[in-house]
Amino acid sequence: MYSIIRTEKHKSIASLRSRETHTYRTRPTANADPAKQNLNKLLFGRQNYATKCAEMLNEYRHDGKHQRVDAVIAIEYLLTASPEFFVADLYHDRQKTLDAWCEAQIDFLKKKHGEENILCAYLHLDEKTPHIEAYVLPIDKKGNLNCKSFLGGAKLLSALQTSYAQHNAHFGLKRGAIASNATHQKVKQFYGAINQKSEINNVALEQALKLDKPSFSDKVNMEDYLAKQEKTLHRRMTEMFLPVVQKAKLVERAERLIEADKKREEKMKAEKLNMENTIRQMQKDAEKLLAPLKMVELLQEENAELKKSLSWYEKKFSELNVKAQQAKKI
Ligand SMILES: [Mn+2]
Repeated sequence: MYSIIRTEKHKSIASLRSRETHTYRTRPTANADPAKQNLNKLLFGRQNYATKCAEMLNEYRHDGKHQRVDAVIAIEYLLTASPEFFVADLYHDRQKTLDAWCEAQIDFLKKKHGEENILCAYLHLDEKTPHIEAYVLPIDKKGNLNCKSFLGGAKLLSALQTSYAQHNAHFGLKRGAIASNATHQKVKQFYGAINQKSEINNVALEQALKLDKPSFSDKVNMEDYLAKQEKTLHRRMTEMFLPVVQKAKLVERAERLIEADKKREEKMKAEKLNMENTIRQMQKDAEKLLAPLKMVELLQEENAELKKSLSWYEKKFSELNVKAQQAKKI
């Protein structure tokens, strides 16, 4: 079983924001199981790491530090291990192993970058193998933004693999092969590589590029022969690459669909907001319309009060009248 660490550099807040859509599944994630999404959790730092990064960079510049235009502003770590490490067996309780492992990973990040520079560490349990996605501000010991001091060059990357494996050695995890990081490719590139491998290999390519043997008449008419051969080669190459191009187009289309879906969602959100505003305005208008009605109600109530006291006076008056009449009689 191996410990696995991969890194990615981010040069903009926008790129971090786009990662947040993966971290929090606000964008459909093909290899994630929605039923397990509630198991994902924040282990350290702040959920909205893009905003936190922007805030920290603001402070950094406010302190009079210089931030280069193309500076790497955040390092993304993918921390995981061979899948079988996370499976329970006779000697290991899965939850205990996972908890201990998570704690150790946060410890690794703290030691490497300093607690204050960890933007976010988030555990994903809804993909195939448990893993932590962590984002850190690459601040070196002198307090400068300096990604190179962490990831600059093959030597440092190799040392990172080694120190990470050492940190996790007590879990029985070994250092992964050096090539494992190099072969790590994005999903799209990976599928591209598979497609190409299955359909175009060197043998097939060589075969396709072979010229037909010129006949006697061809040798006489070399120009015609070459023109014909060129056409044949062109046809063969087209046939060979067409499926690959089509698959690439399919991938592209799928990505565009996801993008369109995202836009539609944003549009719906905007429309919802718009409707909420309209409803609020309508409520306000209705209140304004109702105000005079309330006034009438109030006046009617007052009127009733007045009528009551009026009838009281009338009664008193008639009583007095009766008394006056009686007095007259006496
Ligand atoms: Mn993930």
